Amino acid sequence: MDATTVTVTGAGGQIGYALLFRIASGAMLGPDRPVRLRLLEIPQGLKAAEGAALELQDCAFPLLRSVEITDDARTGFDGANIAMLVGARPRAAGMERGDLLAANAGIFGPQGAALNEVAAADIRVVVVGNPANTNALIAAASAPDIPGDRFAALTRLDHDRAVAQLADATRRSVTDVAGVTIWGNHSATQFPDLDHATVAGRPAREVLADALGGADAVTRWLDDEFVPRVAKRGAEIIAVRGSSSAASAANAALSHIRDSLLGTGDGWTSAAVLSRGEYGVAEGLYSSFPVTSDGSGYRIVEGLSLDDRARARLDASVAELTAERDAVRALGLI
Ligand code: NAX
Repeated sequence: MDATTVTVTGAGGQIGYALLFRIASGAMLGPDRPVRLRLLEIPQGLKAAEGAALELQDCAFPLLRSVEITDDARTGFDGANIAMLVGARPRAAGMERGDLLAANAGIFGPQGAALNEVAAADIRVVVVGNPANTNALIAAASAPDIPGDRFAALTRLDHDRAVAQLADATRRSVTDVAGVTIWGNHSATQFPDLDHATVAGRPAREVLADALGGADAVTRWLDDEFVPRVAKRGAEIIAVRGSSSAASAANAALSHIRDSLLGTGDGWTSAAVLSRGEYGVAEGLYSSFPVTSDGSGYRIVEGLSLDDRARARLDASVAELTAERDAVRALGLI
């Protein structure tokens, strides 16, 4: 089988460190597909990437064909089949949102342009670095020859968090849970939605009512515990661990690519993909939706009903995405 070239940006960071070894082991592309890794860093991050490359060598992974390290985007993305854009500029003390968007546009704009020039024809891109949805929008806008639906931003971590919280609350296994959706932005405004979810084939609200003591208790749990817990889980991890989610984020990025390439099977997952107006989300935004893949890339699951509560929450998150898009437009970044 031909080797797949996977480029990881920010490869010297903590998510990169949790991600590279699992890609090289075959956990992302399957046990038969050889992989060539490209680690793209800024000059300050090269040493850490080199260290990871030494350890990759020491693992003697049978599927790993090569590891190349660079701080040049064109070299890093040359012939890439998959790009995982993890490296981003974090919010520094005193930074306004416009400054953060502009700093990241300075990364994701040039990376999108480099992808446009040198990536393989079948390139697929997942943006992990925050603000992920708008960074995906900027990268895609800078890559006019790559179809917009090849870009996505990661909301799989939010999705997996929601699945795990539902399994925990109903004392069932995560494998019993289906039909969970993350809508909107990968931020505190996201809407983790259980209205279409099932647990062991029964509507999640029914199973929750049994576990929590009635329908009112379910509504309280959803609004006061579940939604905020999933949306703010990143802050909870920082408070407990002392640094931000890394292994779980890497796992989610890997699952995002794996399911896009190998298929989602019977159920659906969540990813922030290009809106063509589905569910009233403004066309052109990268917003999280329920998605399936048959191996050819993510497609939005259509036709789900949204009640007033769901509509209001989705609209609030989309309003934030629209404001981010308008801000980068006003700055002339897209
Ligand atoms: P780290 O600070 O550990 O690593 C980031 C790495 O990116 C550093 O090595 C840095 O040198 C490199 N980098 C910076 N600018 C770069 C550029 N222009 N090209 C290539 N590399 C560059 O951060 P880490 O914990 O790994 O997180 C990375 C990003 O993921 C952050 O933006 C973070 O906010 C975001 N996250 C996104 C999540 C999601 O679900 N979408 C969840 C986890 C995480 O918070």
